[in-house]
Amino acid sequence: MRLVLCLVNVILVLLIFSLSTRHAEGLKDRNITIGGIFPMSGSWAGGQGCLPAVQMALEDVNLRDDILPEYHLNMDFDDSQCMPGLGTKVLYELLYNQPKKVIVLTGCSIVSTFVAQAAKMWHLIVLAYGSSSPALSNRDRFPTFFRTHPSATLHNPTRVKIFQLFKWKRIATIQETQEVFTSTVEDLEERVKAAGIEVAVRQNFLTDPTNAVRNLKRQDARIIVGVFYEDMARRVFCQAYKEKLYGKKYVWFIIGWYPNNWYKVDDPSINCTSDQLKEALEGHITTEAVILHQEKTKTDTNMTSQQFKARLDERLNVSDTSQVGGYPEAPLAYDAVWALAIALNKTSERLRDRGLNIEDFNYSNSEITDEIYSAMNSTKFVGVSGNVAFSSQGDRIAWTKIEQLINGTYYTLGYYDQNSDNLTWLHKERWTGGHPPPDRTKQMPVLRVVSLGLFLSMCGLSTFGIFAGVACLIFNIINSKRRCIIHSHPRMNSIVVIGCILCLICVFLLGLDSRFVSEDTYPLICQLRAWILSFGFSLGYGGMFSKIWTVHRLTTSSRQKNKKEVKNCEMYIVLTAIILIDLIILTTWQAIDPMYRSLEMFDLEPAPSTEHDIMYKPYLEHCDSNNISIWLGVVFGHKGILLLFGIFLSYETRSVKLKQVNDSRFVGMSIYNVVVLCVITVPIVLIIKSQQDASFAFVALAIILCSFLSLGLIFGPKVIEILRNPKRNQHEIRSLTESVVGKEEEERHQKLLTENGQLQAQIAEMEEKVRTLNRQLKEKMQERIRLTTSKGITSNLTVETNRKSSKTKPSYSPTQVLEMRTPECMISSDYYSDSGIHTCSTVIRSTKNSPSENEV
Ligand code: ABU
Repeated sequence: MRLVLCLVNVILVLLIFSLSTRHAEGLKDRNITIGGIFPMSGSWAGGQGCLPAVQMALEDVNLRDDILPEYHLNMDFDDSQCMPGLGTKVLYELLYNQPKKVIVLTGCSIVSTFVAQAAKMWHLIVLAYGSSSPALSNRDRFPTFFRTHPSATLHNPTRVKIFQLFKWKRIATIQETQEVFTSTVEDLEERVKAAGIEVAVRQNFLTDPTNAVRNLKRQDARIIVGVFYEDMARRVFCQAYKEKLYGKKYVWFIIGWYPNNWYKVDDPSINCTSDQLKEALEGHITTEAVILHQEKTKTDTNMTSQQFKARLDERLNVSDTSQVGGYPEAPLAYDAVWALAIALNKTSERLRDRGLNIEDFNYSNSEITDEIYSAMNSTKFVGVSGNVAFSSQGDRIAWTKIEQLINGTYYTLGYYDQNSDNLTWLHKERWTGGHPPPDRTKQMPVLRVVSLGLFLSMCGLSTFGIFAGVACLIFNIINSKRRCIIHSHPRMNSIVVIGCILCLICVFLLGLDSRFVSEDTYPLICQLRAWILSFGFSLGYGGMFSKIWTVHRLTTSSRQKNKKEVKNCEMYIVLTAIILIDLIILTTWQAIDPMYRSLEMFDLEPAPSTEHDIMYKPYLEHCDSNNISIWLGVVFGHKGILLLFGIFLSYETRSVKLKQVNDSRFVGMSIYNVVVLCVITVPIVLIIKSQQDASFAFVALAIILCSFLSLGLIFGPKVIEILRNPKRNQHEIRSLTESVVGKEEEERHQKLLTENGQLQAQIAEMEEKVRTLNRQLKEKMQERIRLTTSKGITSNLTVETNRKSSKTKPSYSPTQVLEMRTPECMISSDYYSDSGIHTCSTVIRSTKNSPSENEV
């Protein structure tokens, strides 16, 4: 009996249900048509999974008598192939073919962007189930656009959270050049910047990622965020495999909404096998919005998300749903239909109050569109994809899921809720190298220092020079009573020695770096270098300069001021002036712009062992100040003028031999050396200052050479002289100076001998002429005497022909032996011999131009 009653009850319930369903269907006698654009192939073939979900939702909504009770919801749709051109064509066909479409469903961002931008012209609401582009969140550009698909920007806070979790501070991005990805990367850049993370490398590509991937490798990208569609992802990872941009040193972050086996798809556009792609993809991390209701309870759609999946799987009827494009987004598509149905239901009620119907909708009137828009804005329900609601930008807010590919399978690593900033981390991550890779090649700073051998050898030479200087000082004091020392201005020489010693001490300071002194002490070393080298130079070179200046003054004053003495104190005034200028420059420098330690960084160098992914980052210490070039200009300008003037004075006084400054010629030579070495060293060191060994060697050798040569030239001859003549004071000055002037004297002597020979030859020639003339005169005289005698005229002419041989000394004083007067000239010849040297003097006197006289 009970059984019969139960059976009757069941039959009654079934009867009532069937009657109510039939009643509802029976009332849905008016039609509302929506448009559908589905990408069944292309970059994102989301239509494959989303179209069945939409159809399922339409059926479910049409079965409900509480949603659009009078209306049957229909859909006209077509395939866009995820191509904007084709998508726009599909939109126009939907618009220009009856019946009117009150809402258009769309997927694939690049299609939705065009559709949503055009739809506003037809006052048409666009609802996207599969468009993630952040650009679509622009209400000015897309005023009638809504989406159940979360914006791709949803992934960015999750990514930033993971970067922070693993302390990555430097990332790289690579994107396909599409607005959807460009706007995603722009948003990511803003977020990572706010989190103090640097986007070190940015790469994009249109269709061929070869160069972009190569650049990532070249620029040492380690943590790489890649945003691209699935087809481009295969190209990118094929190239990454070729460039070996994967493995323990790299972590890739890519979009998580590709089908699970996306890399196994046979793709003729790449020449990599799926195994190679799998190898390159191992360990990569994906982020995707959680788009399936997580609770096991029923949603407002009257089923749980699991029931939805089961129904969808049944409808799809495929063995591997992971191969179905848009399968993960199917809940979004299902909920999109429910959202629009609920909104239209609300709209229909509101319109009824105003005596209008949804059927009154037309593309040129925004009245009904506004109602639908406002209804969509306020739509809220729990769908199979979770809570469905639209923000003011029309976006969905959702959790994100983080997955990692481990041995070819995606494992969930955690979830992130952006609203509460809550990261649930399951600690399931695996790293190829056993630990998270660093975000860049580890850089080990390596200080470039002067090689120890070079430093020690220069220090050794300097020490020897310092001892030699001290020995010179002692020598100067011990022999201070010797004339060769007294007449060389021993005090000034001692000052020169002290200058040399200071410069040699500076060699030690020049080689000091952070190896020997702390970083805080380094600026002090810089100051010390400047002061000691500058004063050393001023004392050493200044001392020699003062001496040579004095010599020049003495020689010029002897010519012009009748040997007026230049006092010794002038020498010291010059030196004091040089040192004072130094003092002023260095004090001002230190007071206004003190020196500090600056670092010059060099390019990375591979470490000898590449095991630990380390590169050396060499750096070099320099003494610097804010206006170092100005200060160096002033210092070098001052010293340069001294050098130039010094070399001029040395040249001017090169052959001067003064008793008061007996070593002036050696000082001059020393000045030449200093000038030459400084002129060579300073510019070279300024050029090669980045090469610590070369520049140190140049400066140290220049200092050592200058010091050694100066000490040697000033003290060498004195030491030799005193060693040669330990007791003979009276000859010191002479021999000291003779050793210098001997060569010149010799040359002058040789010149005089040559001139003497020439003169003797001329004299012999003249003698011969005189003899000839005498003979001729004698003959003429005799002839005239004969003629006069014969004519009886008394001769008034006395001829004295009593001459002796030219090689014998006359017994009488020089006599005019012959005198011939003519109207034009008078020739007189005096002839005598003195001490065996024959001298002929012929005087030619012009009667007209007398008294000019030329002596040959
Ligand atoms: N989840 C699929 C998104 C596709 C797109 O934004 O184009």
